Amino acid sequence: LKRDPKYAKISSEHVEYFKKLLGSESAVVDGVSQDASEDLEAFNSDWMRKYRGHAKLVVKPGNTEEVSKILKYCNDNMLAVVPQGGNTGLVGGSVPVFDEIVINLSRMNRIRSFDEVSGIFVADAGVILEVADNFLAEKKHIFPLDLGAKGSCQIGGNVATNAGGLRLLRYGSLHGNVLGIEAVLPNGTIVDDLSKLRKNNTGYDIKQLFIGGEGTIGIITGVSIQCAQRSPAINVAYFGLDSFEKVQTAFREAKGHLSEILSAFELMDGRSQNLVTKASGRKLPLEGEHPFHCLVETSGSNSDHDNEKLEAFLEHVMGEEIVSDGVVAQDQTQVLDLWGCREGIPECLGHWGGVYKYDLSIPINELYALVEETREKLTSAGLVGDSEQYPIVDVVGYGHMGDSNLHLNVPVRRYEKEVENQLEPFVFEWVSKRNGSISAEHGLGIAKKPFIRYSRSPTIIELMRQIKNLYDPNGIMNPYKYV
Ligand code: FAD
Ligand code: 2HG
Ligand code: ZN
Repeated sequence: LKRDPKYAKISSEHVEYFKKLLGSESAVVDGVSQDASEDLEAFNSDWMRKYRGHAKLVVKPGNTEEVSKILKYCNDNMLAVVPQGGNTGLVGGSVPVFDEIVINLSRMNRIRSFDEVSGIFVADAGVILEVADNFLAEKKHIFPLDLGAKGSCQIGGNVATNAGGLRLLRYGSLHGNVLGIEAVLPNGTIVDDLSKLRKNNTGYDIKQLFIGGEGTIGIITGVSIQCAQRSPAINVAYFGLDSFEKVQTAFREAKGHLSEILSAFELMDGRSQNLVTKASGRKLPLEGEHPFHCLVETSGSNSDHDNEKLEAFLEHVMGEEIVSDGVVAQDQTQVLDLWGCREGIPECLGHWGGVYKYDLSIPINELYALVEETREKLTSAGLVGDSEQYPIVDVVGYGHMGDSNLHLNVPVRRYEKEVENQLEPFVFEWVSKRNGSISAEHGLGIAKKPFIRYSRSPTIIELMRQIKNLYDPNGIMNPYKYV
């Protein structure tokens, strides 16, 4: 990949413009007129430390007007940009590839309004997900998305990636929950579509293009979102199971027994849980080895009631020998502890050096077969083992069972071409053959861009290109990525 010479190189004159526009010292990190490489590092490298850009300038607008002026100036001067939220994305989309200017949204962190009757929440794009959810908790509501990166990711970043997360099964996709968007196009136009309407069938639904648009057609500056009433009762159980067949049965039974109170059904294989223990020292909730684990959460209105249902469900699945062992959390600390076994996986897997990550939609009956086949393939190639000489630590699978979304992860001691060649295009072909998706919830970024054709037809890809060219004719928005 080469830097496209059509983009201007940043000069001190450009930097002066931004400094004057944004006023405050802290709103500009300037590596053009001085050496600021250390300060720039956090903006240039991604969460996995796999992708590293070379931006010499980071600008942090404080409001939508400023975003508009920044983008217009960049568009007029052919300066490429990367919108950046919490920088927790997992496909290399949030950091520059070369010297693109980082437009970081962290200063745009105002909650704008909340309506306690309708549950509609409106806020700046830079509000951190956990901050939004804590605010909503005080009002007895819940943000309809939750994920392990909640302490750092921003709601604008969540919408830009169309993040799925841990409770999509219950609250649905952001394509349904986001009611309106305020965004800025590269030419500076402010798109004010911050609708608070649940229903609005008056023409094309343009906001949907920004949901999952990964910063390629504009910058989201505000979001209006439908939030549900927060369930006062949360109960969590953690199971050990012998086979993936039994995991499927347990899921079916969970839907039957827990129906409207079921709020999450997560899968973790035994290997992923062992690596969590190895990396963090965390003690697992169940004794003995189990090839599979599930986490089941209920959210309802009466804790005793729900607990009874969950205990009865556990008794049923253990009685029928669907589940080999299980535990139900007895208090809030245990709820967090059980969730920790699931949410802690991505961080723990990075412990050995790096991780090859595949975020896939696969028909549920074949979901785990890919993990087994991949493990066999890499093991017979002599790449997996316990000591330093092997690049691969293990091949593990976990994910959002309720959404048929598998996270195939290959933690490695070092990134090696040989490992990559074994994995790609093998994984993508395997998924494509089953009409799955090569990126279920993390997006394309730079990591999955070359493989989009495994999930989308040439016609659809061409339509995407047309949209990109229409909104961003100069191609300044998040270049080298997506489509
Ligand atoms: P960033 O990483 O900063 O950006 C992501 C992309 O969006 C980039 O392309 C960027 O250019 C663009 N972008 C950011 N903000 C804007 C904006 N305001 N306007 C336009 N474009 C913008 N994802 C899931 O779907 N489900 C999970 O369960 C999940 N769990 C995770 C757990 C961990 C520990 C981590 C590290 C990540 C996880 N993710 C998960 C990845 C997920 O995509 C992100 O965490 C989150 O949605 C990204 O938000 P962010 O603010 O960090 O965006
Ligand atoms: C999760 O579900 C995230 O924990 C991250 O989507 C998955 O790191 C991954 O592969
Ligand atoms: Zn996930």
